[in-house]
Amino acid sequence: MLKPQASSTRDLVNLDGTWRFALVKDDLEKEAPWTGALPGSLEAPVPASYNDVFIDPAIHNHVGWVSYQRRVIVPRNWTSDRYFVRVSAATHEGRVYVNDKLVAEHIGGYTPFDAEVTSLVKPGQEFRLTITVNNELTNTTIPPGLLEVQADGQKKQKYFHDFYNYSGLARSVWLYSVPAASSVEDVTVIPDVQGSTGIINYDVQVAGDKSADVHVTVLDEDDKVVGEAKGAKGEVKIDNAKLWQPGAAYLYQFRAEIRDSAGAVQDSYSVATGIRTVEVKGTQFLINGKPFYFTGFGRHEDTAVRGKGHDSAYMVHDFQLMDWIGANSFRTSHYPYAEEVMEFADRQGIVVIDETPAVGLNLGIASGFFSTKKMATWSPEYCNEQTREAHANSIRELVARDKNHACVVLWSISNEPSSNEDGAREYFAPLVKVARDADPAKRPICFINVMFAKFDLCLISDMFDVLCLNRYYGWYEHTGDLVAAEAAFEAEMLGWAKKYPDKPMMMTEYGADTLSGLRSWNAGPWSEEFQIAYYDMCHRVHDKIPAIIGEQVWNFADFQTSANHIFRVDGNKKGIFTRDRKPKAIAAVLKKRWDKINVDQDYPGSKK
Ligand code: BDP
Repeated sequence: MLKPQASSTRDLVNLDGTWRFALVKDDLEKEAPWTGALPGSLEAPVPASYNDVFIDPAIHNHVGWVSYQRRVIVPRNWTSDRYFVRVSAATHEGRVYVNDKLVAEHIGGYTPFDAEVTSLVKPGQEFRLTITVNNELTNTTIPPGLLEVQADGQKKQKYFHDFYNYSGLARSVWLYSVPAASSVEDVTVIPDVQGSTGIINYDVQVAGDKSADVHVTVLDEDDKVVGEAKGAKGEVKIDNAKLWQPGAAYLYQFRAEIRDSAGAVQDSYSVATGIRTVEVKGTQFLINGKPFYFTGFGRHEDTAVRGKGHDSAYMVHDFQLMDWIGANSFRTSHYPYAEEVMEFADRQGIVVIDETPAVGLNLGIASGFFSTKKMATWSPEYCNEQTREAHANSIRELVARDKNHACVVLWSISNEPSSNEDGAREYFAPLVKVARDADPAKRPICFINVMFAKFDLCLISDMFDVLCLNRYYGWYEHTGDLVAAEAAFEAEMLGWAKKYPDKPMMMTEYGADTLSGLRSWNAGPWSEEFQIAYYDMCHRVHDKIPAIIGEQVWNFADFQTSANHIFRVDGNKKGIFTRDRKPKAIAAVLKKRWDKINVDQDYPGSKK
């Protein structure tokens, strides 16, 4: 799915700002908030999660629908165009109404969708745009949750993932046009390298008149044409191509044009394209044929007040911090991040593990930590066939959105599912196929393994290309006892290496809650000293296991969690930075290690 863009043939109107806002207190259909002006005087910022913007607990804790509304004018010169409202994210379900009419609905809170407006409003006319957003999580949504209706009729939301269920329009809303006669509907670019030649295999899908000619041009960073081709499918060769490298991005513009018989451009759309290869070979992860060691983070889109709202100041600042500390990569834990973040990672040369929102598919963790009644994860009551269909859809939508990003080197189809529980294999086998079929570039795939599903218990690891492990030895296991933790951690890693001698292993989470400023002579848990000792211990083990191809610590920054998580004080504190991005003492320690790793692995972006 192409991100809307302005070009010589397309216009783009940004609809961000403050929108009228109201809770839907009862039934959406009964209240029909879209049939008139919204009640009350609240206004909510877009993009932002609404939960922490207002101080009313009824809004913070609301379970169900809310409505956003504003007036929009279709530009008067859009007379030979089709036009759409693009909602970049409505968490978790969104409906778009143009005046009184429902024009689009979408389930899945972190991927975009479109509503076509063309036949409903004429160029130059104004319309009332209402977007209703629902934040309920059930056993058939991804992520899943359980919804309870209490005796007083109030809904109560339970969910089993460890981050706050921020809701609303957290990413931009756009109105955009494409030429009506014929337009570029989708573009797929698959980069390859042969010697010093860069190859872009491409496929351009056309909407409207399909007999129109497709012409593609590749421009370098100086806007010089370095390759051309004709036809909707084909390849472009670039002599002496500059590669996209970790820490040293280089992006070509792949421009797809539709031309009429006289050669006039009818539509034009450009995709930033990095030329690089990705391959898993034995226990190595190769980027451009060279072994790559991941350093970096599991992260969250999370800041005070705006929740999961995309914010370019935080985005740039976070990338600055990652650069400073020597992080060459991150995982979009635990959902697809804003498209702007993916584009920025492309430009900054940051390597990304791109994850679906399939988190919380684990009632083993839930019953342990949240005292939920015991229930089987893979069962008609929780993750069933409908859940799997929603999960499959979340994989397809993620790949459709992000397939062209050079930064994406690995797809993660789920975080910490109950992969040691009966039924896991039956649930995941079809999803592995969905993921492999979805990506035309055939990137490797992984899922993120939970600490209970050790090498002798996990039922699904053999189906994936990289063994991604979240381990908390010294924190959740052998709490505070780093000597016992080290022995147990090393023994487990050796077990994985023995069982899967041909697969790379990657630490996708390891961490310890640390209260910034809490100092201790005896390095007790929660202190800054403990966090340092904990990471030192983990790194000693990483350095002993050759099959480990990377380490992403949990978490980049402290982040908000559900109020049900009584063991969290104002959120999860495993950040290397605080929620407002101040470094904890560990930051300098990690920087030292990662700068050295990056210099040693000697790719062009490493600091020398
Ligand atoms: C892991 C989860 C992550 C949590 C983390 C923790 O993948 O979402 O926040 O543990 O407990 O189980 O801090």
